[in-house]
Amino acid sequence: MAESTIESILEEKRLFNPSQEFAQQAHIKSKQEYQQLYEQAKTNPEQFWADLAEKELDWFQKWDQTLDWQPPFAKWFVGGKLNISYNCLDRHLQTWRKNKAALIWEGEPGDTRTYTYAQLHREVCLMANVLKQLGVQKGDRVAIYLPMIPEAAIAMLACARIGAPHSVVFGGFSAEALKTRLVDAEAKLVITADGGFRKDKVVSLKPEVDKALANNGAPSVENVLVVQRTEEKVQMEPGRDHWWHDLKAGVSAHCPPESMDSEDLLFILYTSGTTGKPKGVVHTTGGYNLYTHTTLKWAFDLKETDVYWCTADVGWITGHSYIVYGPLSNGATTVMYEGAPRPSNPGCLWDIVEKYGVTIFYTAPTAIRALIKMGEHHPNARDLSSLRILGTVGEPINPEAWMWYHRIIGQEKCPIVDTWWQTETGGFMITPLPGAIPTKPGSAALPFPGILADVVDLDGNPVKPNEGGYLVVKYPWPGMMRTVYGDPDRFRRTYWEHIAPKDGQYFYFAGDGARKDDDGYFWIMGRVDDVINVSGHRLGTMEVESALVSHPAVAEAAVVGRKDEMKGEEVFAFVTLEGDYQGSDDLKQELKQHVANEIGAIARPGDIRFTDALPKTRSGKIMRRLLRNLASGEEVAGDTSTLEDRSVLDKLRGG
Ligand code: 6R9
Repeated sequence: MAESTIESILEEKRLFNPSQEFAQQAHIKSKQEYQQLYEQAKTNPEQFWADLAEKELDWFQKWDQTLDWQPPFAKWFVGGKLNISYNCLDRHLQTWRKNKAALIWEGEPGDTRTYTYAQLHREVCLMANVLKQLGVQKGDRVAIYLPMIPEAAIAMLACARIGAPHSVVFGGFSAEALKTRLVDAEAKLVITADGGFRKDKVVSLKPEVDKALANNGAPSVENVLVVQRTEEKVQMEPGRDHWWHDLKAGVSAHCPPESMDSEDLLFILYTSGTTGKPKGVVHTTGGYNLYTHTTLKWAFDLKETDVYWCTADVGWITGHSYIVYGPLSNGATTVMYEGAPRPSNPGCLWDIVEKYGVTIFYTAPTAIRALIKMGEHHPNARDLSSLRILGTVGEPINPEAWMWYHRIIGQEKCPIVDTWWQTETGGFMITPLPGAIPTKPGSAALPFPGILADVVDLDGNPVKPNEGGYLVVKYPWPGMMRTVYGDPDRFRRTYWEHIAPKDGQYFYFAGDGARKDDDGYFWIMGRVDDVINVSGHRLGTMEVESALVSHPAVAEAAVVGRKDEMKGEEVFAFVTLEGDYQGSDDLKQELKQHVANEIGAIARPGDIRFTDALPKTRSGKIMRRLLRNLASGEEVAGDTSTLEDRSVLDKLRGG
């Protein structure tokens, strides 16, 4: 299955119209209706979002000003008061949804739990009270480092309930990566578990927390709350570590939601950038609540009777917006799975679809490619007839994978929503609306109403149809990130200065190249910066390079992405060694493991090449473009005249 180039994707002419039957029942029923909404939102974005905020959310106090835009800093629903946990839980208890399944969870070993809205509310209140008992107050940051168990959602909602911003750290990250995030966020408490089950293995988490906190590694952390999952033996440090099940037994299940300002910090989520340490992306309460709520409702045509399942991990933005907040705010039933397809159970996803009658299924291209490889006899052996919509996110989907998803999983009847968005954008930005917008395999289609997306050149001028350029957004939207935690200047530099503002027009740019076709459909071309997309997860080349040079054998390292059939991209590292070290297969293995220890398994290089020197410009910049060509075995293309020492390139070619 060859990866398609953008050229071949652009030749993709197939068009899939929503069936009449589907369109008739959808929230947004036709292209005309979409266009009307889009125009309406474009003409008066504030009014558009204010109307939705009024209609879709419950507010303790109405806002005075819909948008305060002091570029690049936006505030939405200024003066408004609400609590997202109230919108996700309490308000449903006043309706028949009280006893509706809010969260259906399946553990990898096959154990299951279902929480109704009333039960989930109770658990959240209990955890909120435990957090308070441990001294967490409004404004204190709480880190969440958990496997995919219901307590992950409960913890997020409990933090939101008491106004303590959470920072979820993906359970696959190492102690080192956890420590960096704890320190940057100055987290007061960590919620973790003994471990979790993933691909037939026990993944230990508490020992990683212990390592991160050892030698006063994260001095702000006062307490650790531990959920029992695997029942493996863990060290509990008296006074610091507490079992959730112990403390839960001693608190009240009554916990009124804090009244939060619309612009109060809801969470920080770290994501990789081109330089330095990961950025703490800041999201606030009101705008994020409205944006995730509305985008999910329209793009997945969410209905009361849907059983909605997003296979992401809560450690990523997709899990935040579209496993927890978006679905629960809508009063939907959201499914959560601890495990993943694995050799011992390649059909597990389809078992879950059949068992719970999943109607909406949302996953990533990398997962689809892995499922293709496992064979279509697995889905074919299950009843997937409950499915009505499929979604994809994380990286451009190659048309071959799209078609397989359409034919084998969607039985040619389910619209595919290819959602382009980012940690920074909070929710979907470019996506088909399934009842209204015909889809083209490989294209994320059209911008969501209220999103002024465009493809421009470096001067901010729109490029011609079918020409490549930078994907930008030209007006603020409620779900946008507000700043980089503790570093507003970095926020400005990273996202708003790549394309310089002109005539009062600001351009949000977060690193993707794209083209628009003659119908105005967007075709995302992937990152144009030094971010590698491994299985839909962002890794900064700098992070991996820093991890490599922290090994005593490594003098210098340069990391690039190389196309990979399954993962989209994989990490390829060029390494020069310190004095006495010799490159060997053993050392390669050791360095790969070292990176996995420093960051996490997703960052483990697929390959490492030892070299005497790295190709650099005269000003000392590593020429990654050349390395990318070399890594993928391509001819070195483009200008090499700025190369300091041409012999370096010749040697690299030879070896
Ligand atoms: C939600 C999420 C964001 C980056 C983004 C882009 C890539 C995401 C995509 C897509 C093509 C899609 N990306 N969705 N590329 N088509 N439908 O993935 O957030 O982890 O921050 O990654 O992922 O490159 O810039 P995040």
